[in-house]
Amino acid sequence: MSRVILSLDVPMDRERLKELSHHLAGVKVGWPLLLDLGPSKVSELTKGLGLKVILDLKLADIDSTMVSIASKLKSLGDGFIAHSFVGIDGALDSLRRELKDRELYLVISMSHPGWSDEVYQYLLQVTKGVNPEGLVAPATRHSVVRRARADFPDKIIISPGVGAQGARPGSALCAGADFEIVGRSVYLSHSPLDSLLKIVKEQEVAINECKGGMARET
Ligand code: BMP
Repeated sequence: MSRVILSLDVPMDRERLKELSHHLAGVKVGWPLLLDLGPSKVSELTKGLGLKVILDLKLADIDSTMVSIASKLKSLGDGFIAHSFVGIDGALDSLRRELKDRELYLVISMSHPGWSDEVYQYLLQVTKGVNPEGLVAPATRHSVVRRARADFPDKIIISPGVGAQGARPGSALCAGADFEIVGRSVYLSHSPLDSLLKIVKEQEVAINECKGGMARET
């Protein structure tokens, strides 16, 4: 089973996506693609390929606003990403109810250099209270992925930052992530399929090397 989620931040030909889909676990679709194509074309592109579709709206607002957005776009995704920092009461409690038949992923830490994990303890508390299906934790900081895995042994951890942001394929898996999110290093490549296959191979090598580490069975 593939451990790669393609971050589809640009439009892609459906035939090309179909070709990639055999080596993917899912696609992550966010504002860039939604704004480029609009919801119905996003649906035409991503549905029916056997891929999990994670809608990365990074919801971060009061309850009624997040529920309004999520209800309008619900049919597009199997999973939805929201920020945990908005808290539970009057925010994530209602979103959790709205998305009860979908996977909810909460951001517990981010991959860019300016993020501060000083807020980790607070985000951990919120995330435990919401009890989402999954978490987003950065491939660029393995110690955080390891910490998140230890704090959430049973949650799905998806990890951005592999490739263009510098993390090595497989390194977040070895720290305890279930899937690595890869965008530009595949979709900007002159041969996306070759680049994806290379990443998959590197993941396999890394997982073999770190056996006995945090990498989980899928
Ligand atoms: P790329 O592999 O091109 O760097 O893309 C990473 C994707 O993951 C982008 O869609 C980005 O918005 C997202 N992402 C991230 O890079 N860091 C985070 O902490 C959370 C994200 O969702």
